[in-house]
Amino acid sequence: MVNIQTVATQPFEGQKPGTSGLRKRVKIFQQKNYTENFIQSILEAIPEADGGAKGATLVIGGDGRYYSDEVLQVIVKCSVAQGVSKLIVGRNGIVSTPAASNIIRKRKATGGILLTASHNPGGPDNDFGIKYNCSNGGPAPESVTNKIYEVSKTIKELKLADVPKVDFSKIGTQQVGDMTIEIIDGVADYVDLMKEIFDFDAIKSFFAKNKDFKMLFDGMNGVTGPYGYRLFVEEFGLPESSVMRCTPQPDFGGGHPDPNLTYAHDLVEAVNSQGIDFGAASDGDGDRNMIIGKNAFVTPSDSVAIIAHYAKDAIPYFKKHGVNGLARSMPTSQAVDLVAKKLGLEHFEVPTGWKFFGNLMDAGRCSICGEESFGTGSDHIREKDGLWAVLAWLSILAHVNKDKTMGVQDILQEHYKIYGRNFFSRYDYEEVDGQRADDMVKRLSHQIEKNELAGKKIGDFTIDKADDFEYLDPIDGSVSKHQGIRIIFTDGSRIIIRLSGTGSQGATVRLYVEKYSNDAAEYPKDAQVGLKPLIDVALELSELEKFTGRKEPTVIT
Ligand code: VG1
Ligand code: CO
Repeated sequence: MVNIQTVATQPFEGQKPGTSGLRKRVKIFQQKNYTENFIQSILEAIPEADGGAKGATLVIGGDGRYYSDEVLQVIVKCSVAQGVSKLIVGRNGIVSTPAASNIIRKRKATGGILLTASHNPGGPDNDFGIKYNCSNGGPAPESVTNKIYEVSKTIKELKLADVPKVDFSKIGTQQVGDMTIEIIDGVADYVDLMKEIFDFDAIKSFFAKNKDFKMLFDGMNGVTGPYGYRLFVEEFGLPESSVMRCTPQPDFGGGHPDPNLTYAHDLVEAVNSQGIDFGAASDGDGDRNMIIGKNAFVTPSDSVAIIAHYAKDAIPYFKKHGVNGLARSMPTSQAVDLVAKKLGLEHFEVPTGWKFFGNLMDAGRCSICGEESFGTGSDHIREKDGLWAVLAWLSILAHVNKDKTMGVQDILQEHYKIYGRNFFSRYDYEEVDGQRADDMVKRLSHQIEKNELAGKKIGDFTIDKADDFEYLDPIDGSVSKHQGIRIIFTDGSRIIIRLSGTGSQGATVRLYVEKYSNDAAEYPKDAQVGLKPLIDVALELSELEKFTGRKEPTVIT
């Protein structure tokens, strides 16, 4: 018989899941009962429709970041106490976010808990994160995350099982009280899934025929290292030099595991100096991706459009299931909308965060979707999927190189010739004063309410309409308000300003600009040059410098 202790506790402020789970400094999670409170709140908030915590099967994964070992033990104690039947856990708690989504679906689990703060740095002085996914394998929708928050605000008593420490380092099954713990290799199922989706032989023969074609994958010391190694080195037979930073580390080697031009600088450098044809990187928990080539950077907004364009011809999964609609998050450029129109498909614009794609996918109305924040994916699972995107690009390269020689830059230019180019850039201002950032956004929403922006002329641009983005989910009718200030100009250009929901310190302001061109002379242009006038307009309209005191952004993408 396992003894269940009842321990008095008090609510902690701010246990509100953001864009993707609860992310805070490790030190915050280390406070007595902080993590216990949040895990119990999750278990109590598991939706009735999924069967609740009692008798549940939960998949536990994560990126292996600092403090994961301690939190795994907390999950065991809370789960036994709440009558959970089974935990399926990756060895040492390591399973990438997309792989965990797959396991939840494949094993028909109740849900899953992911221990990750994604692309945020790890280590004792950095971030930890906890996220809940539902039985469809996707991030909990707002109805569930709101419930978690509500429980966390009134929690008074913890129920913790008095059980010995569990060893998560060995594959196999063990029993803790009435609960079974199955420890699995988190890579195997995922590789099998990728084999069902893509034509591995076509990719292998592309590499075999093009011996000079070099690729480099950067695992950024995050969770995708072992996955990338298995795929690129073991499956495709590429040399070891085709992968870098492929051993997961609790602090990501001190780096910022975010695959963009700033933080994946080592990869960019290597691609440039070694004349590599195809470079790719993924983030800490494996759901993001960056694709680069020789003198080429593929914006994530272009990437989802290009994948959608080639999907049915280059990827067996879509040949078989068809493409039933496309979607993007609101700030993502409209490039994918153009593909949808041409292919005669439905397309959707949802708020930032992958949780908003889930309903559309479950209803069979969205096959491929993406976010400008290096997120690309499809309805094979319910999370964005970094390595899936890399394999999609390799499939496209294999496909287009059947009858001509094309690199990444050629694929981009070919796409622009058909659809025109949506120039896009995002400016991030990290760790600015929260109150001032709020004030800046409030000022704009106030102007919108009073209808002061529409018709206004600034430089060469005239504002057509402005709103604070609101989303009506066409499947369940739920409404999500205040999802970002959106200013649309008469020429279709857009400026979007919103505050990040994943930061752990101060506020992060995100400013997004998009400008469409169908003038072929402009296609090869550097995006920053083409977008400069629009960025100036954005800074003027928002009075960003006045509010944040920042002259320059922290990161430009
Ligand atoms: C950011 C991105 C968003 C993404 C989210 C989670 O959110 O903008 O597009 O879905 O991170 O990504 P925010 O609220 O900070 O802008 V991650 O790879 O969990 O995984
Ligand atoms: Co991530």
